[in-house]
Amino acid sequence: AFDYAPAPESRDIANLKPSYRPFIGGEFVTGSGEPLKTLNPATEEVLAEVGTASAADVDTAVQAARKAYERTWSRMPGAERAKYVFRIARLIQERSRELAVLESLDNGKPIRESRDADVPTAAAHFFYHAGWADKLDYAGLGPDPRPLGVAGQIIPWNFPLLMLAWKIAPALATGNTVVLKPAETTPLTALVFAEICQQAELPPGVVNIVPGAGDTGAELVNHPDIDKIAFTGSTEVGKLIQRSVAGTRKKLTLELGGKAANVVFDDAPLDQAVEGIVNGIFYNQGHVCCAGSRLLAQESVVDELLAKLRYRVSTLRLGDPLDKNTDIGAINSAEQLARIRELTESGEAEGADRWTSPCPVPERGFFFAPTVFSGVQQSMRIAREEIFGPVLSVLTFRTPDEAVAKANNTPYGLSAGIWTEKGSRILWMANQLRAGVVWANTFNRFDPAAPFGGYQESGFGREGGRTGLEAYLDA
Ligand code: TXE
Repeated sequence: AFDYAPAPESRDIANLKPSYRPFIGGEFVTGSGEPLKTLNPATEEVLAEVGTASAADVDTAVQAARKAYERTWSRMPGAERAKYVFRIARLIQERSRELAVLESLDNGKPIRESRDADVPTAAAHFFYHAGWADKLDYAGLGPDPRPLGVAGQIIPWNFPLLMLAWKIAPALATGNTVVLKPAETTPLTALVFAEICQQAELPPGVVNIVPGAGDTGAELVNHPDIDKIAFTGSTEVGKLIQRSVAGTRKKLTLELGGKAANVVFDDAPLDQAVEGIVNGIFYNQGHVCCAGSRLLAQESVVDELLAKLRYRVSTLRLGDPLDKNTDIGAINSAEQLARIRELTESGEAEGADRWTSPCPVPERGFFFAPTVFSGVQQSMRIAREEIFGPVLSVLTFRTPDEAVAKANNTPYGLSAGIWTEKGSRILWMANQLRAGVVWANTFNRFDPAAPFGGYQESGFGREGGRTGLEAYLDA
């Protein structure tokens, strides 16, 4: 049983925390930026007020990271660094309940997901990378792999703790120091992570956390003493960042949006495919960059598949993120809800058939019922643009060639799924699809050892595995 009972007035527990402010040089500091309020998206109440980092604070954080890099972290033997990274992993496990509840309160995701996926996977990333710290010399990463220096990292709100882990774990393992900016709507678990760094007695300045909005992110990107920028977020901001770092010494990796095709052939086990489709688009309210947001169904099975899919989707329970029976929690912000509404309205206006799950929707909070559009044409906005919500667009195809052409008809290229019994077709499709990750008869499977990243406007660079280390090494 999940027995960490959140206070009825979550506002009270949250505001008691002295640590909801920038973490710089190993200390929580007041921060001279304008404080921001983070909401509980399921109730629209203020969850906490958080101190933010101004340009001057970002500068102090970068200086602290530089000092820590030069004096301790880059000089430390890999085996020593590994001990700290292991300690962080263990502390995430020890504080997993607190982290899971806080993540669900701040983000709106179901507690089952934060408890069973976000938090344990974040810990797994630190365990995995701790194992690399003393083996870099033997990993074939060049004759003398060296860290880059100070990494500026900017993360989104859909997996706040997990994206932090994806960014910080490889950076620390390879000997870099970090200044990380969490998203403005979900800064809280990053600040508990800062407490964990203190508990782990990580040398001051190795990890710095600078809460704030996009302007704080831009300060970090433009700071002259940063060696690398790692960004996960919208394609729009990714392009801005790419322009800003052009012509500087900064290395850059970008993990941006997606519009993944989930391709179901007529020989696929349909019930299994339905589970994968549901997981692909409704997991985390569809706030997933690799979400399977375009279902490509072979024409001969589309009616049967849609009937099974609607039935299954109508069983999903929407509501309180802290209820462990909830399947679909809250949309993270009013802005995101408005974006989802606008795009779904465009789908209706452009002539797609809209089906909405009959599930009850709470009156308060940012909620959006699971929605499936069928009869979708490739030209429609709902087939082209990332919705980043619980909305599936269903298109059809007749032949494998047509499936490939439609799947690749996107400016993105992060992930794709294939459902078929034919092994040869899986191999052929995997070669044809322009996507960084291709899942076969499954979806949303992750492993710290598997590199993740995109093609085209989904960005460049990989995170995870041995390849992910290259992004933090001058190898
Ligand atoms: O993203 P932003 P938003 C997509 C998704 C979503 C849309 C908008 O389609 O609907 O983007 O989301 C920081 N310089 N994804 O507006 O603005 C910002 O503070 C430096 C997909 O929330 O890109 C936050 O920390 N940083 C995506 C981070 O960038 C800046 C996940 C992401 O916010 C900045 C999120 C600037 N000029 C949204 N402006 C994915 N790949 O998973 C903002 N930021």
